[in-house]
Parts: sequence; structure tokens; C-alpha cells
Amino acid sequence: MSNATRIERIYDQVVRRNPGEAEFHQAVKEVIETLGPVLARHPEYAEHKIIERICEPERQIIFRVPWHDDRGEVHIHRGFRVQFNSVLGPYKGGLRFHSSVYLGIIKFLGFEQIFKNALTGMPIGGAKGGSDFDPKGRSDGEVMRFCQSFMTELHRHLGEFTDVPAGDIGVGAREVGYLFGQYKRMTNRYESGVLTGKSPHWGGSLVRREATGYGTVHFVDEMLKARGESIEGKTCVVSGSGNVAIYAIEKLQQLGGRVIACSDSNGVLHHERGIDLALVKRLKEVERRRIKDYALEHRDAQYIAGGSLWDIPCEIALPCATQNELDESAARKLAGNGCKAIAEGANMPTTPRGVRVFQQAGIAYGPGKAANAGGVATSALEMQQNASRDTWTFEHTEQRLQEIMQGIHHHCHEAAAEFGDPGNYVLGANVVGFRRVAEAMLALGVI
Ligand code: NDP
Ligand code: 2IT
Repeated sequence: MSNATRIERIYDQVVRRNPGEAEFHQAVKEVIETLGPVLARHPEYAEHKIIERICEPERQIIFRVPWHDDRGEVHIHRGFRVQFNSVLGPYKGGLRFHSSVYLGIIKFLGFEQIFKNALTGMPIGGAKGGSDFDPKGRSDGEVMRFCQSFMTELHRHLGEFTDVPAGDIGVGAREVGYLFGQYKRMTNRYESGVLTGKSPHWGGSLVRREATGYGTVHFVDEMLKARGESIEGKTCVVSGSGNVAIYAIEKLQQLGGRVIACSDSNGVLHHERGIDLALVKRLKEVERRRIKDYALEHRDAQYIAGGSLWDIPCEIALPCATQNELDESAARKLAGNGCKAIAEGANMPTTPRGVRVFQQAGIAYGPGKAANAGGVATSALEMQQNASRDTWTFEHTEQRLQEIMQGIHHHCHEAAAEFGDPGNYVLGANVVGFRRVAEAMLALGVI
């Protein structure tokens, strides 16, 4: 059987065995369709059914999460943890709390996480979890009670050597705090390393909050440098206005980029004079408000309800909100407006057709599993600090993050060239991540 046929059959099998999970199918296809040349060089991967095994999670946990709101009404949500692959280390990956969450989303995220975590070079396996609970508009007390109920069930599946969750959409330091509090109470152990993304006041790492956004910008900086260019003076847009978007904007501004727009799920904020990041941080991090309120304080900024961020001409675009937020027509718009570089702070934000547009236009395109790996890499640095009961300075930790991102860029760049398509970071990231996991799976036997 040819490798192309083998890969097609594996994909058909994944679709058959996981009905209705469109995002999971998309993520699997995007990875395995690039692996033909790797199988050609390593027939042992096919012989040992490495791809087939990687596509099947090691364990999937689904549970009921009941809780009381402030009026005493009972709500029932669904909790998930998909422990995908632990060949390189304990399961590692965030928790997403958002109304759209279902098994297919958690599986796509967990699958991506395997290769992303391998790319960091740190000893972490791949997992993801979450719930269809949405913390937006909920009081602190409601969020706390939800987190306590969620952890009451999940705690038995976690541990610093077993599975180490962190944040994702809807889960930040507040939620991680409530989750850790309940874990500690259930287990009677102060096991700092069981969760990352903790507040630096009680075991969290400095730079973890900033890491995903900063890392994405370091990745785009490396892609531009490889083409003899830089961020300095370039016009940038960043989608979303959450954790990843905020710190992507911060690092772009530090490196001389001119960030003129960001967004949320309701609309787009365009401020040609440059985004006032202190205001965004106050609105989003302190007051938990919406990005449209920015225009109340800066009368020269425009809020476009329901608008598309990708219509705004820019040279650098960083999708930092959610999956499939950038489709083919948006990609064409960006390419037509002279965009030079895209790096994905979000997971799988560009549709497969959108990616093709970027590649055909010769735009530097950094896929999420490489470009946003700085978040989980810094989580692994947090685990190191917890294990050694040490705390590192901001400067030291940021230096480590930057080196890790440069390393990921370098390895993806080299592998793309090695496999005959220089500059194709999709190919590079998939090959490097897959090879690391495959080698470890071969070494550990059929498990
Ligand atoms: P936050 O919850 O802090 O922010 C999410 C942002 O994305 C908000 O602005 C939100 O807008 C927007 N958004 C969410 N869902 C949608 C949607 N369906 N349509 C349009 N906009 C949406 O999450 P993060 O910043 O942590 O995560 C953003 C992305 O980065 C996600 O894809 C996540 O998987 C990825 N990521 C996060 C990492 C981390 O360390 N946190 C690490 C690596 C990747 P609104 O408020 O209107 O919902
Ligand atoms: O998608 C991701 O890499 C994350 N949400 C961060 C995972 C982590 O464990 O820090």
C-alpha cells in the first residue's frame, strides 16, 4: 500500500470512529496529510501503527458538573478531560470553559497539544479539557462553585506526574485558583505542580500570563528575520482581546509594531492612532468588560459591531481568538491588502482553505502548534520551578521563553527545508512534532 493510501485510510477510519467531531477531523487531517514523506523515510512508523495509535486518545473522561447559581437555581454542565498521549511526559494542556465546548473541540485541542508540546522539547504529553460552562457574566461566587464542582470529579484523574491542566479560553488565574483550592482540599496535598497558570503569589511562574502572546510575537519576529525583515514600524492587527491577544499586543508594541485593531466575538475595535493597551487591560483584566467600551473613552476609536478584523489593511496579522475565525475570503482580503506575516496565537484559527491562500501568496505563516507553544512551554517552566521549590525572575524566565521560541522556529524551518518545501512551517512543525512523539512511542513499545 502506498503511504498516501495508508494515510487516507487512517483518516477515513478516524472520521468513522469519531462521528460528528468536525474540528477533530480537521486537526487530524491537517497533520497526517503532511506525513507521507516521513513514512517514506521511516517505514517502521507504519509497521508499528504509530499514526493510528496517536489518533486514538489514551483516555477520555466525561462527567457531570452540577452547581448552584446565586439565586439558588441548579445548573448541570458537562466536564471533559481527554488524555491524549503521555509518551513524552505527564498529560499537559489547558481547560476551556465556553458554551461551544463539546467532545470534538476538546479532542481537536488535545490532538494539537501532543505535537505542540513535543515541539517545545520539554517533557510533557498532550491533553485538553474543559466544559460547556461560560464564566462570562457570572459572579465570582458562581465561578468558584462551578470550579469546585468540576474539580471534585476531575481531581482523581490528575497529579503532578499524571496530568497537569492549565488555562485556555474562559480559564485564567482566577479559575486556576479555585480549581487548585478544591484539589488541595480533596487530596490534602499542597501539590503545586498539579496545575499551571497559577498566580505568582502562590506558586505560579512569572511570565506565564504573558507567555503565549509574547511567544507568538517572538515566532513572527523569527519568521520575518528569516526573510531579512523585522516587526519595527509594521502595522499589525490582533484578533480577540483576551489573555493571548493582550500580551501579543504588548510584545508587538515593545518591538516597535503599530497595533491598530483588536476584537471580541461581538465586534472589532479600530484605533488608527494605536491601541491603548493600558485601557484594554483595565477593561478586560480588572473590570471584565467588553472591548466596545474602549470607544467610550477614546472618541477617535471606531467600534464596528459584527465587523471583520481581517478587512483592516495590515502587514502582520495575529489570530488570537478561536478556531476557524479566519476563512478563505478573509485570507484573500489579507493577502490582497499586502499582509506579510501571520502567526497563530489561537489554536487552528485559520481554515484549511485560508492556509492554502497564505501559502500560495508566499506569506510567512506560522501555525498555532508552533507559534503559540510559548504558553505551554512556560507552563513546563512553572512545573520545573515547582518541582525544585524555586522561583525565577521575570528576566530569566522571559529569556528562557525567547530561546525556546527561537529553537522551535529553527527546527521547523530546518525540517521544512529537509523535506523539500522551505518556508512551509506547517510541514516543518508537523514533521518535528510527529517525529519526536513517534520515536518515543517506538521506544516504549505497544502501549
Ligand atoms: P480568553 O478567554 O482570555 O480570550 C478569548 C478571546 O477570544 C476573547 O476576546 C473572546 O471574545 C474571543 N473568542 C472566544 N471565542 C470566540 C468565538 N467563538 N468567536 C469570536 N471570538 C471568540 O482566552 P485566551 O486568550 O487564553 O485564548 C485565545 C486563544 O488562544 C484560544 O484559541 C486558545 O486555545 C489559544 N491558546 C491559549 C493559550 C493560553 O495560554 N491561554 C495557549 C495557547 C493557545 P469574547 O469575550 O467575546 O468571547
Ligand atoms: O493551547 C495551549 O497550549 C494552552 N491552552 C496552554 C496549555 C498549558 O498547559 O499551559
